[in-house]
Amino acid sequence: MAMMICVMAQGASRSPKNVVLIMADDLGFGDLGCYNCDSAIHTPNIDRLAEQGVKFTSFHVNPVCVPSRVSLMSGQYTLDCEERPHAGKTGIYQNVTLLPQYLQKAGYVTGGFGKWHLGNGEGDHPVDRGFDEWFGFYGGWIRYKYEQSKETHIRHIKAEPHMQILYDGKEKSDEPWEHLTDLLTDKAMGFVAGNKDKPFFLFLSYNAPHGWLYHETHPEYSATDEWVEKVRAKYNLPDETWEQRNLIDYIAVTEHMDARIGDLLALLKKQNLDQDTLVVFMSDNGAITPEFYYTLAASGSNGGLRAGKAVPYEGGVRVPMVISCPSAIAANETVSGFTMGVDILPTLLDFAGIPVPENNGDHPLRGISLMPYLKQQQKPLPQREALFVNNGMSGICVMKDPWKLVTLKSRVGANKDLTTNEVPTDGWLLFNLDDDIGERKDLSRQYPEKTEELLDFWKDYNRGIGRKIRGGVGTND
Ligand SMILES: [Ca+2]
Repeated sequence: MAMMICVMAQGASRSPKNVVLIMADDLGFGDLGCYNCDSAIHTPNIDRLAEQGVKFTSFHVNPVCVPSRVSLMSGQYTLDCEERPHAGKTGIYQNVTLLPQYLQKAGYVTGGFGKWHLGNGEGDHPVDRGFDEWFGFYGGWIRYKYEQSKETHIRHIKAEPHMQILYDGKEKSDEPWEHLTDLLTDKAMGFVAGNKDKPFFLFLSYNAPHGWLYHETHPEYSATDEWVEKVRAKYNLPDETWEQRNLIDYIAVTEHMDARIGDLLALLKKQNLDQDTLVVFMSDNGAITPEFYYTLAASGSNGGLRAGKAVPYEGGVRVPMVISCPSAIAANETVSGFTMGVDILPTLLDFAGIPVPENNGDHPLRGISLMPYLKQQQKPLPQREALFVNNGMSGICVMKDPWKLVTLKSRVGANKDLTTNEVPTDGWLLFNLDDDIGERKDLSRQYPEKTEELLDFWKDYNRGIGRKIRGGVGTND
């Protein structure tokens, strides 16, 4: 009896198993301190999260926002559950259950803040897709600051009318803000404070750093003056060309985001939720890098990996990801085995004690729970085939660690003058990432059987999804 009371008392004192998923937008593999950042950026709060938990060094996603977020929210390849992975207008098939829907159904209070980019039609809104509370935007990006130039306003309203509007639930919000990173973090912290006694799921989806910064011409798309001044004072970086000024801006928006993540983590600690809350931090795709996007103000780093955002080379698809939960998983560990964005959904459900479904929509669940691999005595991860695509299917890679097959229909975002960044416009290239993580040596002729094996996976996949993929390369018809 005494033991029972003891157990019950212990059970009653345990905090709920909360889940916090923080996503950065276009943050590269080389942009964080804990990933041996090769620029001046310091990210002490995300680094501490990695020290308290597990850091993944071979975590892969689709190379651009929409398909990456489709896989995150569904546990499926983007082509399993979306007609054409582009623009975020069509949404995910309604017979596919999304991450917040699973958690909501299991009794979680669910809150999403920031970038959605998964459709804004009837039934596609975050509130229709499992979020009790939503504050954010539908499009790929929104200005960081409330005030904006007339020119920018007109340009973006023409391009995508919903791009520059924030929504509170389904209603347009007229609330002014100083900087989006602050606004979203404050909303997220309000959600945590208001739900500290219930199990909650928080999705904090920053627009930072997103890389397309224009401190000089469009200050509404840049860091705050305060953070720019901090960075200038701290690092004494050269500040003459627009590229140099843009790097300062990039560092400022990234460090600003890190500082606000620190505030959120401090709130969890203050509320005694830090030990039992699973926190995931990840990026949705690789960074926009200056050597590849020479016409854009691009200052991200993919840590020496080839190419960047929108391209299925490692610079586009290998991104930072850390998971922390002091009471449930190991501290200060690194998982170097192959993992991917579709694994997040089953991992979070598994942590929350929700049965991981075998299927979602019309297909078997593509992801696996990573929970068994987050202990100190790590099991080796299974070898799996994997598929990553960009918008409009103009770039595809098929992976079976350490092998990788790449094809590109066009020079997506490539600098045509840079021969070092030449990309194929037909055929498939084969790389062995164990020996050649920079993807420089095509082995497709040397290992035709391996090329065939990965191509067969792609062809079988095409047949298996039972419909013609439009606009793609390498399709089997
Ligand atoms: Ca992105």
